[in-house]
Amino acid sequence: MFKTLEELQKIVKDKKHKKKLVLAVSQDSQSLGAINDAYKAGVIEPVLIGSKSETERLISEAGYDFSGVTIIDESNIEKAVEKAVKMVSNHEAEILMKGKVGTPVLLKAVLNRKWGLRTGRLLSHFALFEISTYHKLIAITDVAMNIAPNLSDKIQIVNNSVGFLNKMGIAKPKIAVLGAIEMVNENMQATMDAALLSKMNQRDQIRNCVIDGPLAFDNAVSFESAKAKGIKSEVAGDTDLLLMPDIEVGNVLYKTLVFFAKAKVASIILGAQAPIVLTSRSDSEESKCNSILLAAIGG
Ligand code: COD
Repeated sequence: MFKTLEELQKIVKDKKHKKKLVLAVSQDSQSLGAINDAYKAGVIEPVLIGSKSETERLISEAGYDFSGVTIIDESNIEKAVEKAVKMVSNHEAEILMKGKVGTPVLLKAVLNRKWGLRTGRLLSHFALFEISTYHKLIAITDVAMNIAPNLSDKIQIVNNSVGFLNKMGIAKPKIAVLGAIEMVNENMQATMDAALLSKMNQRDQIRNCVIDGPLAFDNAVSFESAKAKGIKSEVAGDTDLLLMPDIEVGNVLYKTLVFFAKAKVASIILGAQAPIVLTSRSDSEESKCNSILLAAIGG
């Protein structure tokens, strides 16, 4: 059971293999800062693709020691992204990271039918939180990619996350499917999907995890709250993964945890040929570095 994101470093180091990470559009000071931290920690071997002069200027201004790091000069943004994605699809790199480029440009390249990173699976966002008031790390999905997932999408989102949690060493993650209430209400689709996911899990249609839902947020994360409501559940109060009903609920929860609860977070995109570090400008350097570590576990 992991309590802090710092422990991720240990899992990565135990693998004893430095992952090759390619940064698409490398003239980005925050991404370079996060890469510097992960590089110094000895967990990645970076390749930088972007404007070489601009990238070198940022590296030298920050005083990073990137001797031995390959920088491929490509100042056209679309071409830099294409080269980075192709490095991953050609198995020359194991992690893709977004630099100074908009998310849609990167995702479009990732989904390119000829040379992208499609696997036939749904791509989904996976965020892992360290929250001081919870007894272990807790994952949340999907807060940033799939807007209004239907039942079939939710099954794939769960499977992506379970595969990853298994790689972290959590053999049978406990998954709470959230709703506004813990009862099935036919007018609330989230509760109907939650009940179906739970039953599919009981019948072994979704494996390697324990799913319960619908659960309201309080009983998903608090054993006392579940007990007070008379809910008997293996998941309630000990959740490893919260499955969100849609992007709005997920994104608001993510930002509430970061801004009000001062939670630490790491996040990646799962379901492509390799993990993708797709943090946003507002994410801290620490969060970006933690996201690289997370990707190194999955890559
Ligand atoms: N997984 C795999 N393939 C996908 C996915 C996915 N999640 N989404 C789209 N595709 C494929 C489709 O199969 C299709 O072949 C192609 O991509 C285009 O599909 P569209 O037209 O449905 O997709 P888009 O381009 O309209 O939308 C994809 C986005 C990821 C851009 C869209 O879902 C989106 O805007 N998501 C929210 C992103 C966001 O604003 N996040 C907030 C961050 S804080």
